[in-house]
Amino acid sequence: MCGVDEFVCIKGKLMKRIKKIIPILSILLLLFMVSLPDAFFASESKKDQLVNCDIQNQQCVQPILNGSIGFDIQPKPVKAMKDLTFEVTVKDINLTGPPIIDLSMPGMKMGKNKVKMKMTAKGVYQGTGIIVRCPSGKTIWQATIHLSGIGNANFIFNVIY
Ligand SMILES: [Cu+2]
Repeated sequence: MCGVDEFVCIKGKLMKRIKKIIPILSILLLLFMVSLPDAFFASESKKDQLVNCDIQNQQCVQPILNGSIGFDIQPKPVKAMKDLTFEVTVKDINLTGPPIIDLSMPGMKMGKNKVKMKMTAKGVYQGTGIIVRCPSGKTIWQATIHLSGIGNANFIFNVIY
């Protein structure tokens, strides 16, 4: 109960409450800081799960319709800021025109980066382009391949900076 000087009394009670809360707050803050790196790594490994193409070691192949689409980049290792040759190979699919490759990063706006392809053999298309270095330091890139008259195929892979 507060006595004569209401204001001083309430102020004192308030200070006591704040002093009680401070240790709890610091424990919460500590827990938050401890859990931060975990959350960070969790989101990183989630992004790694997106990777569906081991471009550093081999051509990547995905089934599409009743056939398949192959995607490759040369030379290897595949590095950013280097002239690269992109190759798309289709098997048992008829395209109405050469494919177009859109280079992007999952969950990031990186500006337009398209690779125009030309047919170099039956079902084989090639084009040249550059993968830029992301300012964030992240190395996971995505090639969206637009297959005219059919749809899109996505290849997600790691690039070396
Ligand atoms: Cu980026």
